[in-house]
Amino acid sequence: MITSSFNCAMDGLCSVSAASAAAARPALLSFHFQSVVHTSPLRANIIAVKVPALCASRTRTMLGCTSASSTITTPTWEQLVTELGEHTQEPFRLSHAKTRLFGSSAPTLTFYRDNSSWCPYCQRVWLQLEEKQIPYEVEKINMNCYGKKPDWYLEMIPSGLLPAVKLGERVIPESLDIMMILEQSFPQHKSLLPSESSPEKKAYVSILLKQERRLLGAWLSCLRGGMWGSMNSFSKALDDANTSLMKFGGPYFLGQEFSLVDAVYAPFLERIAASSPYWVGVQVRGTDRWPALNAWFDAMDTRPAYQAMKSDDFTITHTLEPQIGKCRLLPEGAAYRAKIDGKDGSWSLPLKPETTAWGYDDGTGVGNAKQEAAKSLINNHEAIVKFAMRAFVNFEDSTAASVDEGFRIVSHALLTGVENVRESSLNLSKDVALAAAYLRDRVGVPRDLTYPAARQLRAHLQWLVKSLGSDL
Ligand SMILES: N[C@@H](CCC(=O)N[C@@H](CS)C(=O)NCC(=O)O)C(=O)O
Repeated sequence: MITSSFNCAMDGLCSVSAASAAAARPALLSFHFQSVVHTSPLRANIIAVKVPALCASRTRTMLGCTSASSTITTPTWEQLVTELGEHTQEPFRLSHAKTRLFGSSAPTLTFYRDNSSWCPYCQRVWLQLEEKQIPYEVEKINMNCYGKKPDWYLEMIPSGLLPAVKLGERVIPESLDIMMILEQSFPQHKSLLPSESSPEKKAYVSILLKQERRLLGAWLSCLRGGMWGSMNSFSKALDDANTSLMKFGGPYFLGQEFSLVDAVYAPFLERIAASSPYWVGVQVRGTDRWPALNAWFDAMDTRPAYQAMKSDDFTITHTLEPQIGKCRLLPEGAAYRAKIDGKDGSWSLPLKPETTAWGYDDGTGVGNAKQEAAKSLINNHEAIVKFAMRAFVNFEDSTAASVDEGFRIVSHALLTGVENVRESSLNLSKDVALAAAYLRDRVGVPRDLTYPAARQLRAHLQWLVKSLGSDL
């Protein structure tokens, strides 16, 4: 799989410099919160806009670009830190964890994975490590399109591919090899393979693993639209997966217990369920056609390890083309696209209730979703404003100051509610909407935020965009 991503050390936000990103991908002016994604024609309108100077005088203060009343009513970042108050406790985010000890004193291996949490081959190993609770440390590596990988990684893994695992002195590439070796090397941890006493299941593992490759191939050719009949082949591959899931009664591939087979299927089934409606209008999850697949998705959503690393439909669909190449946009997908992209109003406040892997959300956010989003924005505001300024080719300092103010307004609204934001403080230039939309479209799950927090942040940025009179 060809993958691309910006090098990103994200405790909230992107660390890649514009210069290195441009060097890596000169053709792409628009890139992600932490990574390049928007080759999508749907989002082409937010790329590279020349912005006129907003303030006549550079002698105004950093906040002086807006009306006098807004400088009074918009809290400073310091005030927002105070407003965060007791919410300063960082929620645990698996995608940011550097070590996972599970009660042990030291990691037993090093897991090399991509720094954007996009790589499906990394995800399957990640899920296995978490399910088995093998103590590990994480080393995040950039993908090729954002520059050369570190020399030490290329010396260790000449192909440069991810994932890899270092177990003692042994370096293991290839996800499936890694997974099998982990099963053998950690017998004291929960086995994810059937025992000798289940020969039928044992024999079925390799059949299922081959079937997963066929499903992947059918999905890719359906999305890319290469072959005549690719839609039928894809549906047939889904039929096969559905039938396989019934063999041992489900909800997992080998019956009631989660196994290595589920870890192997999870990353691609997750991508399939998000992308197939979006690009080609094939709804995979939530239809009567594939009930055993529905039951599998539901069962997976109850697993904390999977929930912590699962992505969302928007992130998946908007990071797919940089990884697999151009996909075909069929008219049958239009309604799904509108929903996933928030174009049908689904990103507007008040958010509609929804039930997801993270639980039932009445629209106000599950758990501390708003605080999580606000905290990320407040604690990383300098990097975030800098990142969002990439929406412009050229800009004045005053534009950056206005964007800074816009993001303070969003933070404040996340903490206190949009109804508590004074209308006068929304007297910002419409150009701020461009930066807000740019950021809104680049919030990634799980890399940046959990899904409930990302949903809130997108919606509050969307609220700012709308409030500024923009329909971006
Ligand atoms: N067969 C390999 C495939 C691994 C693979 O294709 N990894 C991609 C990421 S999904 C990669 O490292 N590409 C190089 C890059 O973009 O840096 C495995 O199962 O581990």
